[in-house]
Amino acid sequence: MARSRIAVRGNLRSPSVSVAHLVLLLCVFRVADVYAESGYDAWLRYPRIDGAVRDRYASIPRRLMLAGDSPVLRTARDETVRGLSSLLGEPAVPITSRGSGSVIIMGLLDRIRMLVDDPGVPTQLRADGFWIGRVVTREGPALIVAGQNDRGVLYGAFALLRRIAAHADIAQLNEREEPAAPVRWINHWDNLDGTIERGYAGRSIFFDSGRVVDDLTRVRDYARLLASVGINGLTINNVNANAQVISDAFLPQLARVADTLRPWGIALSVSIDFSSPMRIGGLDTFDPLDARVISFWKGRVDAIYKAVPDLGGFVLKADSEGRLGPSAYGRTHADAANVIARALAPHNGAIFYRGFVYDHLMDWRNQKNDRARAAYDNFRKLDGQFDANVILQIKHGPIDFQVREPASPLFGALQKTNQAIELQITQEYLGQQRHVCFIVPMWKRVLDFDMQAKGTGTQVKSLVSGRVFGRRTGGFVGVSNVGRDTNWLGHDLAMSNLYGFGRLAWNPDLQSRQIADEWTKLTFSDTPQVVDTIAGMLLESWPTYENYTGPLGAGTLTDIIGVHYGPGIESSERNGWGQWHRSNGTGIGMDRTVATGTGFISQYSPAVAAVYESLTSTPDDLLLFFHHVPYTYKLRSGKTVIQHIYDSHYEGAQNAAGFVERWRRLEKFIDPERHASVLAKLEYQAGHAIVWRDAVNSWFQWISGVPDAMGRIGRSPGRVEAESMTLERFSTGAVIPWETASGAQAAICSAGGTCAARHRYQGTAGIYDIAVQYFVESDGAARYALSVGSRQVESWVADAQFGSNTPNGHTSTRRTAHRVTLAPGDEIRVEVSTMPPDGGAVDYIEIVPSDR
Ligand code: GCV
Repeated sequence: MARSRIAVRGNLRSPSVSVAHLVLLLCVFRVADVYAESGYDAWLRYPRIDGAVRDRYASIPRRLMLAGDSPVLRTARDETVRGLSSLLGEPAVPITSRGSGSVIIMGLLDRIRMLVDDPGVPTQLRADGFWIGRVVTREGPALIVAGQNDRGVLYGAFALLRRIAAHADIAQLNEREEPAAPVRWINHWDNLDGTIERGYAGRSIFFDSGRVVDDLTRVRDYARLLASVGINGLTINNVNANAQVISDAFLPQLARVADTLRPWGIALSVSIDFSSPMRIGGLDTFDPLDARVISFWKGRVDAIYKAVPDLGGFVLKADSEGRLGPSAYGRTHADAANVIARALAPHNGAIFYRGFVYDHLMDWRNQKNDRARAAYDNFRKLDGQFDANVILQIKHGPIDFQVREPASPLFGALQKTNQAIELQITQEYLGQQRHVCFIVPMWKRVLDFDMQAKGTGTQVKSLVSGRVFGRRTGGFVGVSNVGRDTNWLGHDLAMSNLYGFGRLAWNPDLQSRQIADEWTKLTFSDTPQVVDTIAGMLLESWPTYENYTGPLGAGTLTDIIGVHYGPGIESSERNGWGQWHRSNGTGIGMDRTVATGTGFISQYSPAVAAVYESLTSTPDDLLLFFHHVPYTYKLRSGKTVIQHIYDSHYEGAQNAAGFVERWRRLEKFIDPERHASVLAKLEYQAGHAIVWRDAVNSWFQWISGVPDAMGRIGRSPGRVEAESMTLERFSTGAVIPWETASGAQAAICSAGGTCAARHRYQGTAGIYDIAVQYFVESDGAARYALSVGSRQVESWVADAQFGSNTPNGHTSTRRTAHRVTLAPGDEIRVEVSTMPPDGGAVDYIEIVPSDR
């Protein structure tokens, strides 16, 4: 059901409301109205609570008083006014003096303790922590939101609103929360020209044409979303950094962004280019031990802090994927990190040094080479050499955000170095926000994994927070890459990942189900059918995606050297990128054992290494990450590896199709805009899951020579290859890689104009769904039409952007016409009208009895 619009009621004119706050409230209502259900407000919609549920909140004071003053405290107050007014449908009012009656008092814990003498109020809290509770004072009852610092108060305010918006019982409010770790940062891979590396939701909200955008409204609203889940740092530019970002000309622009983030308790940070001393400093070197370079960094950092006194620090990618680094001068990563750390230290800034360092030109013929070893091999030996304000930022797995990886061994190997785990919210290898993939359960698997770094009880989440080895700082970094799409990430359901990242960074002990439920209630509604369906789908979405892409730890099996989206099984092999799965005629998987393989497993603690070294104790879902096995190797399920690959792909694609039907059933509970938008994405996903299924299965049946026990591969009922249809102006061409087209070929309308493919239906009369599998090229638009006899049953324009302009696994797309009446002898005709260079191409049609 669409969210009800908020009525501005008569009592808003109460004399206790100042003109300024009347304006604020009207703005709040207007903003809520304009963006209603576009996805813009994400989980901060604050829809009005009606009926019996509203009675639960009758005791919430409507008057709000700040104990203290600062930009962040004012944000906390204004957000609470906004949220309560909207949720409860009547204005909450800021007041400056207590008076009698019930009141919400918000402020620093120390201040609150001076005002309120109640044993329930805690005596201390950790940084950024808060306490929310009820007390009774001489003047009347009070609801207290107390923070250890200003940010803590803001987080307490959001926590209070979250509870109310999720319709939680707050009768016995007495909640103390403290974050698991001090670092809860977001990174962006935005380029100064406004493009985003691995961004799938439009252009940058920060940059355009080489500068910071003029209108920072989106940045402010993004900061609000981030603050609501406890994020306290934001790096706005790509780790493949442009040195200009710290040039003098850029500093005033950075200051504008910092000013926008500051009221939300978020520190600005930027990614830097290690060769900056040469690029923008006029030096002929960037050797970290050269005195001129040391002085360059000091001067630059001092200048930046003049413009942005509360800058959080820098992120640095060095000696990785072609970025320059200390190796140019035979220096170590510690030399590189420390020269910048020493410039930052007087300003309390930190440098996040990325552990993602590997050789992308590795010799693939050498069976002992292994990219997974790189992070540990590069950094383990430097433990103890980094300054106290260096934080090593380590990707969660040893490769690169694949659909399933073990925890990086580096987490357990550093005792004296601060560390932060890098998690990827933008779905680079996980369907790029065209597929639903809730990543929280995957992150949980790593965060909860016990590295046994100091006996048991050393889960990754405790290591990165610094607790295990008593380090002062550390935590969580998420690469989010939101863009200018109204709903931030392009897919409404993908926002569960941004939310989930923040919630886990605050409290990694939360369960995936809890996060999925909470997000669904806040984003859609708490109607049980809605929560069960959406949370259920979210929780199944990662295993589903894994099933139809790369199961058993083999890697995502996507096109490694292209856009990392559709299937491209062989792309990982025979090149230096090192994402090898080493499939051959007899077996599959990387042998990373100590006994016969690359020795990667020795990087884990002995207890963990013992589990992975043995074929029998390695969990099946990571089997091919650690071992090379024959296709006929039997899994715990009793199935062979090859049959598991076939079956999981059929199961995954079937489950993706099920998502469409499950979502359809929510139509009456969800606003039409978001229902339609998510439905279209799920329908697309179901079609693309079939592309994945068929590509992976055909390729493995070919390479292994082992047939599917159920005989499904290459025999889809009702499928008619385009190349076997009667073609007008189409030519038949090979698709590369071959496995991404059914029968390895497509009918291609290369000359432009209108091309047609005809098929005379000879089956039984009935009602059918007719799917057209075609390729969308990114260099223009093509118009498609599907007709039966003289009836046009479907027409559409293919103009999506998949980052590729040829027929392949990225661009293969399905469009289905439902409930089409067919009789023997009917002519089915697919017509495509193109404008060169965009050539339409058709893979096949599939005619199956309709189940709608
Ligand atoms: C920003 C992967 C991505 C790159 C990314 C890199 C990194 O290789 O494909 O786009 O670069 O990781 O994390 O530095």
